[in-house]
Amino acid sequence: MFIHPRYEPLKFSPEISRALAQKLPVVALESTVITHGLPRPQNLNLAQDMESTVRENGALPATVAVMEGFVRVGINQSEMEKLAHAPDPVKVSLRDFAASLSQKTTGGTTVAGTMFAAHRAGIRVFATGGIGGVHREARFDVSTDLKALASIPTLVVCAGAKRILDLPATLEYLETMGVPVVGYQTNKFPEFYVTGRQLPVSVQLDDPLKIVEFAHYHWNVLGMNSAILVCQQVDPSHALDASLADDAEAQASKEIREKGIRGQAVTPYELGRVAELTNGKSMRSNIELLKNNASLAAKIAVAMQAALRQKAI
Ligand code: PSU
Ligand code: MN
Repeated sequence: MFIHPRYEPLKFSPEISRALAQKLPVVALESTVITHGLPRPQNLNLAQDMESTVRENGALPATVAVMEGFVRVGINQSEMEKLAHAPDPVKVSLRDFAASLSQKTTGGTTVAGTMFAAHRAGIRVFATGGIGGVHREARFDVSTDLKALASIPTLVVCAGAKRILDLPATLEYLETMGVPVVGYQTNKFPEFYVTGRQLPVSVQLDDPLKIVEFAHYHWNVLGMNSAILVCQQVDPSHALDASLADDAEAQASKEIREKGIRGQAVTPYELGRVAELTNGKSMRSNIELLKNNASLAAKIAVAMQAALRQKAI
């Protein structure tokens, strides 16, 4: 075994490296959605669309992934294709980095994994689809995403979490851990591809500048170390009917039980099966909300950099 004495696990693309040096707005993007969340070819198309959406809104996209022994922060077109077509990619959450780096496997980073990398890279803003949470049936299946939200100070833009999870328990956990749940133009916690109507967020903020100001208070003025979870609802024209989602999720959940699927395999199975059972409707809605989140994250990153440049925060 030989580890280079100056081995640094993070490897930046030239563009992201320059952007960070010049303090340009950057948005981190996760890659479990590419490796495990969507089928081919939608996964590659979506990854490219999310990157374009970030650019159209004035920021630079840094897709995070693990490849060839490095945590890549920003990947180029051919690397993106390699990731989307990887035959047996791993799902990299916090405990999986060491295995993936030392064994040089190709992996998609989860919300927790991407938060870790983004924070280490000095990127504050991150966009994803939905976060993991507390599962309903397996009492100890609590996503590492929640642990990461409790302890890694990044701003995560999402559409809440799926209804198949125990959403009240997920929100209780976030409250216990001091994680603000910000509703962007909503006072209800979004339920991924369904418009959330049940559970309250901790604060509603309606424009990116207000969110930047909030982040400044949370991290800089008060010195908090938790993440800020910014949630927006799926666009109503792409939302899934709640009963359709519930039926499909109940069926997927039954199969998960019967087949004895556990741990990291639960979420990918559930997403894939619900997509089949809804004839692709859930997947289209998933894709739309991901792009929408990339757009909001870029606007927040732009507002944050402008405030920093003006020394307003
Ligand atoms: N929830 C979704 N879509 C996803 C995921 C969660 O609606 O793609 C992915 C994210 O990458 C998230 C991970 O971080 O699954 C959570 O997996 P687990 O529950 O095994 O921690
Ligand atoms: Mn889990």
